[in-house]
Amino acid sequence: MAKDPGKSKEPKSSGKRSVPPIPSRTGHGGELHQTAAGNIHGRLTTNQGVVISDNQNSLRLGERGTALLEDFILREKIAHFDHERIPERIVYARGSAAHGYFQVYKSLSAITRAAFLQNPQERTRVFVRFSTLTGGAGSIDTPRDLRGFAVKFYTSEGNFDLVGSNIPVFFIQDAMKFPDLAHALKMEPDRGFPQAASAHDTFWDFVSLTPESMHMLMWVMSDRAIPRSFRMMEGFGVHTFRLINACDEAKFVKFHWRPTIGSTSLIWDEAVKLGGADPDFHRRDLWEAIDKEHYPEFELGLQVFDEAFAEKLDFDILDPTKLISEELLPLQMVGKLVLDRNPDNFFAETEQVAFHPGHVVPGIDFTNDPLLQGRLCSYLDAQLIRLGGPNFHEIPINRPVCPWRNFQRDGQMRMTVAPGQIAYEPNSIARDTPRECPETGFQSYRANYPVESSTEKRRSRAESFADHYSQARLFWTSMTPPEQQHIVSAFSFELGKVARPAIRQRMLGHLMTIHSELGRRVIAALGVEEVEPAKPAVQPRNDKPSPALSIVAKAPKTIQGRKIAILVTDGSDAAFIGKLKRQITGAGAEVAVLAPLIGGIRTSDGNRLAADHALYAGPSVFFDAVAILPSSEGVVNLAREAAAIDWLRDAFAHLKVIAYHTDAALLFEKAQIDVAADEGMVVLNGSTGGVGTFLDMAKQHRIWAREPLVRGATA
Ligand code: HDD
Repeated sequence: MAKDPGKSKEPKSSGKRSVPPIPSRTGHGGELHQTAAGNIHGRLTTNQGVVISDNQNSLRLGERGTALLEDFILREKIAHFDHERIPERIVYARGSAAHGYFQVYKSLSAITRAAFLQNPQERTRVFVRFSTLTGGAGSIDTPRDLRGFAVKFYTSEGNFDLVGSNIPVFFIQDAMKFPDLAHALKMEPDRGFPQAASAHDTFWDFVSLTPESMHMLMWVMSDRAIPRSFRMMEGFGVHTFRLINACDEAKFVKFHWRPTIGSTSLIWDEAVKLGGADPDFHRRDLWEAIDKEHYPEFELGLQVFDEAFAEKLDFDILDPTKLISEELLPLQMVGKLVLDRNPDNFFAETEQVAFHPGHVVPGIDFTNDPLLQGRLCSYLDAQLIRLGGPNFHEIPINRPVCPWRNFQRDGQMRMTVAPGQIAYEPNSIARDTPRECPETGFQSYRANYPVESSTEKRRSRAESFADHYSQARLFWTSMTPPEQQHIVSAFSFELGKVARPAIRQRMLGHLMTIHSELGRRVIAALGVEEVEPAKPAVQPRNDKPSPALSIVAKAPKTIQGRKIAILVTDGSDAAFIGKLKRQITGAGAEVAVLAPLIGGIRTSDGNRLAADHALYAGPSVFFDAVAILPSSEGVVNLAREAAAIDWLRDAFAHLKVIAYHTDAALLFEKAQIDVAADEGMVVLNGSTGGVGTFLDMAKQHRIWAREPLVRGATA
């Protein structure tokens, strides 16, 4: 008889119950509450708990005969597999998540009664899902797109979801436009492409007809839309919310997340190459950082203000296309979010987590922002279709950690067993059933803002929402020259992909109105006809630039959390590699050894050194800075390899700091790169330079002065 492949041995039973039954109020059925007991016993079972004797072969008539319908084990297994996928999120489908905790620095009782913001000794569990807006669940991590930044706080008073993004404003002012925006942005419905890309006619047609999107367009055409890592991007709650304290006093608030290792972005060419070299670049980066216990951290910053402050602004605080600049209202840093645990199961947690801006707790409330108001009705509905019914709150990742009890009953996939005769309130029959709590329960804030003088029903947009260009202009004038150059390049790339000239020209009219310099530079980069500026309803102001909007201007000098590659060959100096590795990790960065082959190299002392990546599978786009340390023999082969030449050329073109041993000279020659091109080229074994200088330079991340030499407006 043929040997059965992969047939596993039956585990020995300890004879003990591994899972104690949970006591049931009804006195029976406690075992219904067990979870994943099969895993714990170590025996493979069906979903009904029947132990499976053979998981390799289906039941059939004779050795080579037909399969039998009575094989309930096969049928259950395949049917379950057939149902494994649920509808992906219509937007923000591709996501990666992590568990962690949040802790306030000091009590915020003066501004909010939310329990999780009172006690600096207390940690509140969180689950955070980062995502891209546009692409499907199987798309890439590095398209030009905004990133979702959704945080679920499991507080003692219920779950609070802060469902934000890495951009502080949005495309539209009213939820009525959201389906149109999403349809225009996602793949075109007849052809099913482009995937995860805004560079196509329907998107630019829609936004060019929707001037309120101009400010957001500046952000998505900036480097903010190609973050280097989820660990290195800011987050925003976008809308104005309210905080309410125990005395029922309310303040307005804007929520901000700030990564403690600073925010930084990719260069567009890196993002494009990463799409092919590692479509999971951000997902992997987040997973590996947590796995290596380099826990991502974000500080929570608040902009707190009152109605008098709101009234003095040149825009409406209910308008989600506007931000309050930090120069006008600085952030108060109030607490820290730490992501310290990867999910156990992608589907069970990252896919099934259900966020909803309507999940608030006492002490936090909404405003009349019309986009937020529309979101409040959308998310619950989205979970009903996505997770198959009204009991999605019972899925472990969505369950509150505080007790919850009400008379909602039944429905698809009800998990809890609600005992007793009473499923209504008020009732006089059972004393221990839940009752409403006027004193401690959630109270919507009593006052409206602004106080409406009319109760007439209408479909209209307030005059105070009409200025669509001032903050777009502010964004442009607040950028450093390289950031401005990248915005010009992004518009040129995207509008260059637009097939209908009329759409392109209409969009260029808007750019001229945002700022004539921006418009002219994009027009020049596209080589098209000059256009008339669009006619705005409100003439844009010339606000004082806000350096806080620029990530280059405020970039901290650090290599914390960054990745540095060392390229080596057989014969590379063992002592030198060791020293470099120690100093890099000592400075808080990660190090990866790259060798011509994954089998590693034999160093100068005859020992083997393992490689983290083979050169051809570890392009320099994976790293933030690079060191090139071949032996004088090894460099000869390296200089013949296109992969090695591209590796160096890319590192140079992506403005990375490059350290080298003088034995690498031949590779530089072949790549046509001057070893002394700029201060970002550091010799490791010379009288100047050295490892200290390399690490110091690497803190700058990019050598911006190099950029004009390697890239024009359209690259
Ligand atoms: Fe939304 C998901 C963020 C406007 C309707 N949204 C979703 C997610 C994020 C955001 C991060 C993914 C949550 C997760 O990881 O599961 N959405 C935003 C931001 C907005 C915004 C920052 C503007 C400020 N969204 C918005 C509007 C509507 C929606 C105006 C509809 C009127 N959003 C949804 C949704 C999603 C969603 C369809 C898709 C899947 C889901 O909810 O669970 O309901």
